[in-house]
Amino acid sequence: MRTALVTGISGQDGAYLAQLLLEKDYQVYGAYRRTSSINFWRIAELGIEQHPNLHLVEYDLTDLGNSIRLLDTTGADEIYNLAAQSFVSVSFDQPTTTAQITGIGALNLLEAMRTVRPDARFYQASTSEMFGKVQAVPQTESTSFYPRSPYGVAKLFAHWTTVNYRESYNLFGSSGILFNHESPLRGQEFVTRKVTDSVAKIKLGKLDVLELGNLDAKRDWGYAKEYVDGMWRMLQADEPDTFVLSTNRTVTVRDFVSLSFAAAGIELRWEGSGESERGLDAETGRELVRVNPKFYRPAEVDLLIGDASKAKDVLGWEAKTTIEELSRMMVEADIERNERGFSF
Ligand code: NDP
Ligand code: GDR
Repeated sequence: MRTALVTGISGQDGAYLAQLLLEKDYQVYGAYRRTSSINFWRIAELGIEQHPNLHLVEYDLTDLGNSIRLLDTTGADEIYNLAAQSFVSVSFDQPTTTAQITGIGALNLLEAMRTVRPDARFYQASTSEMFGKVQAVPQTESTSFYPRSPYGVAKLFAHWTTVNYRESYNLFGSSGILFNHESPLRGQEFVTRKVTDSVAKIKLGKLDVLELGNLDAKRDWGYAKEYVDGMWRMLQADEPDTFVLSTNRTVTVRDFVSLSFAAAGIELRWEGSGESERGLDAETGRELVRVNPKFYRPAEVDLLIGDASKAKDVLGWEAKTTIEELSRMMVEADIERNERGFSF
């Protein structure tokens, strides 16, 4: 039986990856950090919280000693580093914490691996945010990086550290440059889930208006459940490497909002521009969406669109779920949850 360690088990990707690995008969160690009220709602939603092969272990990525002991005691063959301070907005307010968790945290795990599990395989959760300010379209493994947030900078440190440990110490360290991926398990602070939960609440009469920031940003949004399969494939490959995972299609935040309202049977009409842009119910003229500049960022990533050809050629991986299917899936899940009073 193979053993995998998944950091960030309480997050979106950690939950889907744990589910996938359990289906493949792994012993899974799911690492979570201690808080006063630990929340395992995602693994509970997937029905794996009590799985006999899932072992939940306390762990903080910023602690090197903790990292060494964790790899030693779990004896992990595959290490998936998904833990991070992952919210771009917060990284502007908490840059030092973000650097420590998202950047140095990955270094701690690689140091631990080099020390006690040099034959294990390591996956680093890298991100399209490293591309930042547009240097090329579409973005591939060889596109230059130009991060636009403390989060992007911290992730770039972790990415290059993974590459450097691969080249310096011959460790099997792969880096997945994943474009945005969403699901009903997405955190509510991210724009897609904020939108789908708000659409559900508006539909059910629990909310009047959805307030958003930059509607013009373009993202390449895929389905998280498919992306964790790509992570697993990277660690089954013959050689460690760097791979982009993306859908190869981009839409604006505004488009995603329209699709989500449409999934709830509401057609939107947009009027105005900039800070005074509004989304109206096309039938009644009621205001349903407005811009609030408090959601703008000090620096924005305007356009992300990936080219995942390498992952298709080498790993046989390809995104399948369209943005239309994804927004519908998320809206339906949020309507159902709001009806039963579930609020994560
Ligand atoms: P989430 O924000 O949902 O999950 C992040 C996880 O990291 C949570 O389990 C969180 O725990 C944990 N964590 C945070 N700080 C620490 C710490 N100090 N020690 C241990 N654990 C910690 O992110 P996603 O699941 O969406 O993303 C997974 C990874 O992939 C992240 O690294 C993210 O940056 C990266 N990524 C995500 C993309 C996406 O579109 N989803 C795209 C590209 C990369 P807690 O629950 O306690 O907060
Ligand atoms: P992102 O995701 O920054 O791409 O990082 P997020 O959903 O937060 O923002 C996407 C775009 O939407 C714009 N936006 C808003 N965003 C939020 N959160 N809230 C709003 O009200 C709002 N209005 C407009 C943002 O400005 C941005 O342009 C995600 C995270 O999962 C990272 O961890 C990951 O690395 C990248 O995706 C790939």
